[in-house]
Amino acid sequence: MNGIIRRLCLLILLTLSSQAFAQGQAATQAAGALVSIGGEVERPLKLTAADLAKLPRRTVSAKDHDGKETSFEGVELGEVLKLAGVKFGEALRGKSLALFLVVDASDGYRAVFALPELDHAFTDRVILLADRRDGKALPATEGPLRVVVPDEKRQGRWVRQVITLTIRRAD
Ligand SMILES: Nc1nc2c(c(=O)[nH]1)N[C@H]1C(S)=C(S)[C@@H](COP(=O)(O)O)O[C@H]1N2
Ligand SMILES: [Mo]
Repeated sequence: MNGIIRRLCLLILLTLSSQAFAQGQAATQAAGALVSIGGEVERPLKLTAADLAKLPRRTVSAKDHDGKETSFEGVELGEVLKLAGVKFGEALRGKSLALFLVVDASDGYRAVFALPELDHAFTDRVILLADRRDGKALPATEGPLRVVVPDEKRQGRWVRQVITLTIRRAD
């Protein structure tokens, strides 16, 4: 009997929390925001497709997880962070070098990037927040936004369904 009640409670809790999660996502979508930027930034932001469309576009070619040569298009992750006031170049020095980016996906998956990885003063590497694959908008299972790290030999940091970019500080 006790076991049944416990299982019922768990079921109710799971249902309620997944409803709250879905409502949170719906609210973000209703506001038209594709991605939020927060944490240790000058200006926390919620970016819409129109905001992202103002940034320079890049196309890169990369082998996807199936080993297929694919063309990805979008904006550079560093350019997106600059909109929130994240400092790169000459200003990325001293204490700022202890900052890092956490990329969060709608399924709870997350991956970290150090800021110099996203800065052309440090590297010629391109890390993309992609919205198109082979000329088409990303499918819902992958997009609307996905990180693409073209020259990385494993795809673990190619975060699909990106919803949040957070700048944090190593303590
Ligand atoms: N949101 C999200 N992104 C993710 C993952 C995930 O579980 N959730 N898995 C990662 C891992 S481990 C790999 S190998 C690739 C797989 O890419 P694919 O989905 O294009 O096959 O996605 C990465 N991005
Ligand atoms: Mo993976």
